[in-house]
Amino acid sequence: MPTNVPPQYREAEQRFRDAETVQAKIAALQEMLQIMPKHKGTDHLKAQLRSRLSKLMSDLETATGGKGGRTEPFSIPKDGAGRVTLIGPTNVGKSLILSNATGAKTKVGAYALSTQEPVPGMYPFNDIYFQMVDTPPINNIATQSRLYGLLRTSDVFIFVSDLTNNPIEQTHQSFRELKEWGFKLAGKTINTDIEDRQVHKPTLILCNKADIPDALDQYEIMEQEFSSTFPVIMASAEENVGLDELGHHIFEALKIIRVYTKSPREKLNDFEKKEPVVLPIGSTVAEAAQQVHKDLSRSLKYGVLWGESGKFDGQRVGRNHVMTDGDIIEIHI
Ligand SMILES: Nc1nc2c(ncn2[C@@H]2O[C@H](COP(=O)(O)OP(=O)(O)OP(=O)(O)O)[C@@H](O)[C@H]2O)c(=O)[nH]1
Ligand SMILES: [Mg+2]
Repeated sequence: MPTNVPPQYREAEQRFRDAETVQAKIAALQEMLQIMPKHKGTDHLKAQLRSRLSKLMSDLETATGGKGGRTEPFSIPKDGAGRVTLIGPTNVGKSLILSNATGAKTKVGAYALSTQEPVPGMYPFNDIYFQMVDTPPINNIATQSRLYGLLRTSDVFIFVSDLTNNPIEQTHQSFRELKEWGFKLAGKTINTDIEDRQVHKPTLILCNKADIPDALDQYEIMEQEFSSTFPVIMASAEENVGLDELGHHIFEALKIIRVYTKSPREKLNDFEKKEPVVLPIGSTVAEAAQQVHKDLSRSLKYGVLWGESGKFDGQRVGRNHVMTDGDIIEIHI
């Protein structure tokens, strides 16, 4: 053991010795590796720690059934108006966000690496639902390769950063990692029509734990650093703050519209706006009809429209009329 290690290293080492769970041991080892000064005298010790770390990671994976023959927990069927995936380092609050935003049961832990498998929930937003998925931390080697597959099938990334734990550094580090995996994180400028959707991901930055003192200063710094490229949202999962605003940003990032379809038999006064069809921005009356039923689009003659895409309420429109969010369309066959 080199004698010139800083005191924080000894503290982490003590935590490693006292650790009662594999997760806590892994977290302490990761800390030790981070703290260790970089010089030749520490190379050997570093190699030892790394090998211990990878052994613990694979123990953890076996213990949680990661390599078992049961249904692959990382392959979740898609649901709702789009899949948004919470990603980030450990302990930033991803699971608490999922649980408060969707009511889904997922483990929240004050210790590192509490989530070992993704957990989906349904996030209600203005008459529709998004599928929100909680994930294990992106830097957990034991689950990384399977997490990667799940990320490819996501429509939007919500990167969660912890305002009380070097958020700028955390965010840059994780973004570097995601880039190494081949993802292109896009904020406000993505053109999902022409880009490869498997790797080009609209990304929102959710700055969590804003309820803790001094977090607001950190939020301002995060905004300065990232807001020219990404939406940066302030939140406290603990106090349920910022989750509604998050919904608006998700909706925008998905580039979708909600269209309410109405049968000519229903009176407008009795018509209740609910269960809209969800379509990509730029969709037409024919495409809305198609969503309701494929035959409906074929037999569609014209539509009657109430909403922002019309010139006036009750306007008669053709099948190629482009609709906007919130429109009501009556389909005539
Ligand atoms: N004060 C405060 N604490 C929070 C907030 N969000 C999460 N926490 C706490 O932070 C700890 C970690 O929360 P988790 O939701 O388990 O974090 P995670 O990102 O899912 O962690 P992993 O599953 O290890 O990746 C828990 O003790 C939470 O109660 C918040 O907004 N404010
Ligand atoms: Mg978690």
